[in-house]
Amino acid sequence: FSSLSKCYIPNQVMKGIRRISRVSIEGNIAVGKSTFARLLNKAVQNWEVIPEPVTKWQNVEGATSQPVPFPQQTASNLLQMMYQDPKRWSYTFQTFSCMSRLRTQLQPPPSRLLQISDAAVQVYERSVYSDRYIFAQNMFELGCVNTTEWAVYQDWHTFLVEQFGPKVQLEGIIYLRAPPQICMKRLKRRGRVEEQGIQLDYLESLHMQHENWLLNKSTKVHFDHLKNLPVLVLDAGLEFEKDLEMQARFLREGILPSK
Ligand code: DGT
Repeated sequence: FSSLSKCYIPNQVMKGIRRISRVSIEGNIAVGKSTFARLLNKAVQNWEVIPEPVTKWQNVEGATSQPVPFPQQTASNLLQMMYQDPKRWSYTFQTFSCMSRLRTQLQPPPSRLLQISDAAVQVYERSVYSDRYIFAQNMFELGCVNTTEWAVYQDWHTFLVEQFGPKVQLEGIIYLRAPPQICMKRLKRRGRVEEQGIQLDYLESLHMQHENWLLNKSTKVHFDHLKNLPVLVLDAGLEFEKDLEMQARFLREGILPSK
């Protein structure tokens, strides 16, 4: 990760304007992104983690300030709808998840970060890029997003990312890598209701998408800045949630000075 941190330095000062670097944490479902993010938030004060907006997907009307249409209806849980009927809801899910990720990536940095003199870093749990190159692509390959939907998705995704340009570019990716079987165990352990029907082969296909994009570099990416992006791979197959020594090792391997 030291090579990644080096590339922050030239970006810190651009014509006297302070620039915050942006990094995303990527990895399979239930691999431990949120746990790792909490660890980062606690351990390094110049890194600010912005969590993935899962709760918005579980309550669409709440997230969009739209009233629930009929008083007797409950709010739409798009995450649940997508898992229950992926052919019907995957495209809708990807439009909403991508919009919420875009909003997250466009948020201005908190003033706390601007006051820190060291290299400051804003960290996202996933990104508009994994939305496309992991999930949307996977749903297309599984036949849950049809050819027309995939073409429409790619068209607006490319347009939006190009329009926002440097505002949504990343300087690096942290890939939490673990065997799908381990993610499956963690998924069962945490027991999120919507995910109870997930099968191992779904996690295996998502694992392959991560490998192809971040390790083998065999995914055809549309955006030039993604092609040479530094990727830090951490072995998240190890149980790091309660192991303080392991946590310290993770931080030593990758991350900047401790608090
Ligand atoms: P973590 O902290 O590594 O345990 O991560 P999770 O599992 O809490 O969070 P994450 O990002 O894997 O996603 C939450 C749920 O939303 C999970 O069931 C996977 C699903 N999900 C996230 N992003 C997408 C997406 O773009 N498309 C689809 N179809 N599902 C997604």
